[in-house]
Amino acid sequence: MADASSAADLDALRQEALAALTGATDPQAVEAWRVAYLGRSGKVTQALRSVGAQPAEQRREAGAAANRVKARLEKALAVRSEELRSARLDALSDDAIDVSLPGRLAEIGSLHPSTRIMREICAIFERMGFQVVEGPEVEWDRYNFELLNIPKDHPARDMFDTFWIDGAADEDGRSTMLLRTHTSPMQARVMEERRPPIRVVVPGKVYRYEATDATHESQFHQVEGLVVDEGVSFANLKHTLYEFARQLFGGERKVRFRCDYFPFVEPGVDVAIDCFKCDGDDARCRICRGSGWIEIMGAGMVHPQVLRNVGYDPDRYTGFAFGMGPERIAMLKYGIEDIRLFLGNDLRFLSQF
Ligand code: FA5
Repeated sequence: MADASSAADLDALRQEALAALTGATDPQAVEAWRVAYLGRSGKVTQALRSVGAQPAEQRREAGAAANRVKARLEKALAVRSEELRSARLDALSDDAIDVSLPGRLAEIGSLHPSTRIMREICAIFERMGFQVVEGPEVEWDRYNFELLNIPKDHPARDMFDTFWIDGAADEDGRSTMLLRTHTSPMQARVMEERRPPIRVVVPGKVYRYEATDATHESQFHQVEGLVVDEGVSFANLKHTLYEFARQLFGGERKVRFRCDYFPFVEPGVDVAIDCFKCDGDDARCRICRGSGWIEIMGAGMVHPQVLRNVGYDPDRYTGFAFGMGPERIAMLKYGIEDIRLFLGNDLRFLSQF
């Protein structure tokens, strides 16, 4: 197209250029098209230049026509470039990896506060020579109650509001399967499975059918302890639990033992530490409620009947057992005011640990 300045030639040039642009399917082809038609030596540029060679009376009209073609092609170029750009973006969002995006930092989790305190508790006992064992959460009445000296209809069953499980029943039609209400059934299981000397701690979940409040959950953890051997005495119990309380709460803590009742120990005690918050000086202390003491667990000498129930001779073997609630201990240690936070799944709480 040597002289592209006539109206017909300009129209042919426009059509040729538009058809060629449709065939340009990548950025390089579009750029080549731009150079070929709109570049310094491009066909449209040449057509514009050739206007000057036209007779004076046609120049004005020919110039305007060539400029219209140029504007039309520039617009077509912009549209085509945008089409290709968005097609590339669509392809990217489907399956390609945009290597130019900044990387996402992996969020680093932390141990749940219940796990953390249980590990801390177990580690203290492990250093004293205890072994960590675990047991079933779905338990038989026999282990949760009967072998622990709590026969059917014994009033002590009321101490443990129980989730019963349908599926197994005794001759009176009463369920014999339950969610364990404490970790103490593992006392009987361990004694049945092993012979003394026994020195174990048992961390695990327990369940109670009770209303929840700031200090009561229906699902929580316990850590049980059991020592059985010849010649184990109440002095051994006291020493072990003194040592535990001081390692967990600090060397300056005082420990108090007071009589308490659990059917599977005799004598039974509740174990308390002196209040590390107020030393008993603040009548409104939210930790000890002014008493100066904080209960941390139940304990006692294994009842002779429990030893007999698992085939041990109570004249030869004696032992002690204890059971504590790690959530309650974590509440004391970390100043947590509501036990329901532990299972509330609120990251604002959990990420503090
Ligand atoms: C018992 O469960 C006994 N098995 C403990 C024991 C073991 C005594 C061995 C003697 C020998 P108790 O019901 O008090 O006892 O529970 C023990 C601990 O579990 C409590 O001190 C408390 O820390 C925790 N606990 C009890 N009920 C709840 C609850 N609803 N929510 C959270 N923690 C609880």
